[in-house]
Amino acid sequence: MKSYSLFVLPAVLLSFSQIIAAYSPSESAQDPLGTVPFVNNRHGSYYSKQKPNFLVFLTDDQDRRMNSLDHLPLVKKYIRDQGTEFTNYYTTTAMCCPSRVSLWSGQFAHNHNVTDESPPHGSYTKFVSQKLDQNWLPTWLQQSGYSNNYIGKFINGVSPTLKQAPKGFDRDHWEPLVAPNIYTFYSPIFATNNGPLEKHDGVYQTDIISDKSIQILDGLAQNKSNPFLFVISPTAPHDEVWVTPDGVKFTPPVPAKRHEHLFKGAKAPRDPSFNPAKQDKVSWLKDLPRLNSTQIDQIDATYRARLQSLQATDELVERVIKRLEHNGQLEHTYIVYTTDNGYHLGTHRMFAGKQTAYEEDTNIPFIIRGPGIAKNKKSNAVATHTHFPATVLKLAGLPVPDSLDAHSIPVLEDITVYGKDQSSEAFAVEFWSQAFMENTTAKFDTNTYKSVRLIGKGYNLLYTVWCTGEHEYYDLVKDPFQIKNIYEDTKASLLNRLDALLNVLRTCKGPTCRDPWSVLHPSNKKNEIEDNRHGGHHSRGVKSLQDALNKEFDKYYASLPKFGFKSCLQYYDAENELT
Ligand SMILES: *[C@@H]1O[C@H](CO)[C@@H](O)[C@H](O)[C@H]1NC(C)=O
Ligand SMILES: *[C@@H]1O[C@H](CO)[C@@H](O)[C@H](O)[C@H]1NC(C)=O
Ligand SMILES: *[C@@H]1O[C@H](CO)[C@@H](O)[C@H](O)[C@H]1NC(C)=O
Ligand SMILES: CC(=O)N[C@H]1CO[C@H](CO)[C@@H](O)[C@@H]1O
Repeated sequence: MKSYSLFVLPAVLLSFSQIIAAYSPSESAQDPLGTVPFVNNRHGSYYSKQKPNFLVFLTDDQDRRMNSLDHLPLVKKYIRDQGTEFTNYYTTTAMCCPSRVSLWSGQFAHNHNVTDESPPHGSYTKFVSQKLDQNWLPTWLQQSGYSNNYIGKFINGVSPTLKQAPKGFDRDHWEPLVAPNIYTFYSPIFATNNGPLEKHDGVYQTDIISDKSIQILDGLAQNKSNPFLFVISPTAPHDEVWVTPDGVKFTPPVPAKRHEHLFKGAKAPRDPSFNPAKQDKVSWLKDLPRLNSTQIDQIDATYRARLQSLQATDELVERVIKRLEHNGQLEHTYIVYTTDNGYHLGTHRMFAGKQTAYEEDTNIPFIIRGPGIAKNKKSNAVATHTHFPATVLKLAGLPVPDSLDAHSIPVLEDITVYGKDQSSEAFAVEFWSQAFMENTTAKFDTNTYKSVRLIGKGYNLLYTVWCTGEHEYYDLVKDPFQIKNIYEDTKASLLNRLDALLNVLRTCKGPTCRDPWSVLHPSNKKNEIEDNRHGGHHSRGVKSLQDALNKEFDKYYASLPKFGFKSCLQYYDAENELT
């Protein structure tokens, strides 16, 4: 542990690059504590003077559970091998638009209330009409001197007629893909800072995003003392989407010509959840017939198209990171690779898409590399997109607003920099919209649900209450593919706790989202004394399901209301979730 001696050096004595230069990579690879020494200043930033940059690759609908990351050798070489991958990272609303709003605002969907892809309950229009761009990560960074830059797909439904860039991106470079060609791979339309439209017929979307990204990076390199946020968001592997006279059509993503020949014979994973013989599900899912051979062939073709379409993204990642290095900015930059939500193909008899609370749709890639982050490591700390803004602010040494619904992710390998960041134990997965199968015309109206996803020592569970009044409970320790709904066989004492937790998470805001058990067990000195005398429920120190399962709270939890919906609304109305 010879690197320990460096920990006590005052920040002013060594610049970060000098410290880095003192270490060869082979040494650090063997010494997990010594991978990157840090400069511990009062604000918790790694830099005494210079703030770090943030470069975010944000793909669209990229699964984790269908193994797409295993087919991206350059993402592996430049990000996975150089950083930490969070295997328990989730979106809490498995749909692009709500998910992207949570990522940049640090709020769960019931607080930002952008709950759908299109108006009136979702889209960029709803985001703007609710003024969500007044107070979100981009404005916080801008106020601290960051230059914020964006290229690619933004929040769904950016119209070509918009007059203004969102606040936070308005002063720098905002270059969204605009409707109707956000999801057409060979005819993208961009609008820089809402200026004139720029249409590129016959040019592959990811490739032109790559060219433009290099120009933006070179511009940023002109002033290296100006820290930046740069988000690069190509549409792959999202389906191609066409507006036709018969409605919106989804077809598989189109790869770049040079990648069309790849992945011959590749098939969607045949996990136990793939087209199961027994469909132990509730609501609209239980009546789905098994997929037939025609459908399975189409699923496999879509799977190949997705992997092919991601190859240009893989190349873009290499090109951008090499340029960052060439420009001398790599060592001051945190690089994140993530997506908005997951994707299923053939699981639980569903053709293709997202929108459920199952792992395929919610568990997504999140990999981060940069100063102080362990290399080639996997972390099982539980986190969600809502945790992202606090994480960025903390890494930048900036104050974290108390209004955020989630704390920062423990990304730094040495906790002595900031003290111990917690992994989350529980969060709600929320959904208030139709389900539809991409690439088919099937639509389902009873897909409004709320789930508790809870991962802790000794347990890993998914509890869902549907708008129809039905329930699901999966024990993912025994049943990682969520095949067997054991709600009917589960003890009321456990379900009572989960309903109580869901009732807190349903309306939580800021601190109550970050520590939901504190609502059920207010820690209050006076009550604590009462507690000891009368065995009441006001006990300090209930921080987890395990603590709450203490038998002494059985009566208390049995007395609390159960979570439920009044009806299957396709938007969020708090009154509809009272029982
Ligand atoms: C959320 O937005 C919908 C309209 O999309 C509105 O009817 C509802 O009242 C809003 N809910 C809350 C809690 O603000
Ligand atoms: C570089 O960026 C800093 C921080 O934003 C700013 O104060 C300075 O004026 C910039 N310099 C130039 C030459 O643009
Ligand atoms: C499979 O199901 C689809 C959709 O119902 C149908 O169009 C197709 O003909 C079926 N194929 C076979 C081989 O049964
Ligand atoms: C209706 C539709 O979009 N069908 C497409 C679904 O995906 C398969 C596999 O790529 C295509 O061949 C179909 O045309």
